[in-house]
Amino acid sequence: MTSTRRVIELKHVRPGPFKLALAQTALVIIDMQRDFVEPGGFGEALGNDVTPLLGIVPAIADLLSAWRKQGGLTIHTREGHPPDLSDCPPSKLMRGAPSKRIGDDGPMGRILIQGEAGHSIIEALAPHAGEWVIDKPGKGMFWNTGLHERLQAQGITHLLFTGVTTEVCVQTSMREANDRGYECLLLNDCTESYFPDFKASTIEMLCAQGGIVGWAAHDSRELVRALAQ
Ligand code: C5J
Repeated sequence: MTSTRRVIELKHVRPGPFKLALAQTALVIIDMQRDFVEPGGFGEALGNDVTPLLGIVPAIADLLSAWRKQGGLTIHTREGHPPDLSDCPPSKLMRGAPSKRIGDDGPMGRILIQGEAGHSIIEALAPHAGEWVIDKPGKGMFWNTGLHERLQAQGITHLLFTGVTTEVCVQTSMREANDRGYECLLLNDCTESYFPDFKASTIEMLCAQGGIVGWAAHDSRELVRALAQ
C-alpha cells in the first residue's frame, strides 16, 4: 500500500523544485512496446533506427522497481488498434510512406494490432497485476481511453512521465494531462526519441516559460534515491 503521508521534493528539476505526494501520484510508462523499440516493428517500418530506444530500459526498470516497493500506482500505455482497425482513422493509416503500414504482417505479427507479439510491452517492463494497462488508439493517453475519469476517481493529481517517443506519444500525453490540470514531470533519462534533437527540443519546450507544460528532471536518480529512503 502507498503511504498516504509521504511527500517527496525533487530539487534537480527545471524550472524549479517539484513536490509530489506518493498517494496522489502515478508513474506513467508510455508505449514501451516491442513495435516501437525492437527491430521489425512500427518504428523500424517508418524508417527509424530503433536501437537507441532500448538504452532507457535500465533507468525505467530501476524507477519502476523503487516505485513498486512504495506501492505507487503505475500506468502502462500501449498504442494500437483492434484487428478490424475500427478505431484507426484513415488519416493515421495512410500517413507517410512506411515500408509496412499499421495492420500489415511483420516479423512480430500484424503491426500495432492488439494481441500481436509486437503490440506487447517488452519483457523487462512487463506490467504486474494491479497496474493499469491503457490501450490507446492515438498518440495521447487521454483520447478515447477513459483514463481521466479513472485518475480522478483515484485522486491522482501528479504524473511522472517516462517512455517513448519523447516528442510524439510522451509529449502529446503530457500536454493532454497538463490541460486537464495534472502536475506533470518528465524524467529525461527515462524517455527517448529516434531523433536526438527532437528529444532535446521537446524537453526545452515543455519546461520553458516557467513550466508551461510541466517540469523536467535531468535524470531519475534523485527520485529513486528519495523513494529508497
Ligand atoms: C509514435 C509513439 N511515435 N509511441 N508513437 O508513433 O511515440
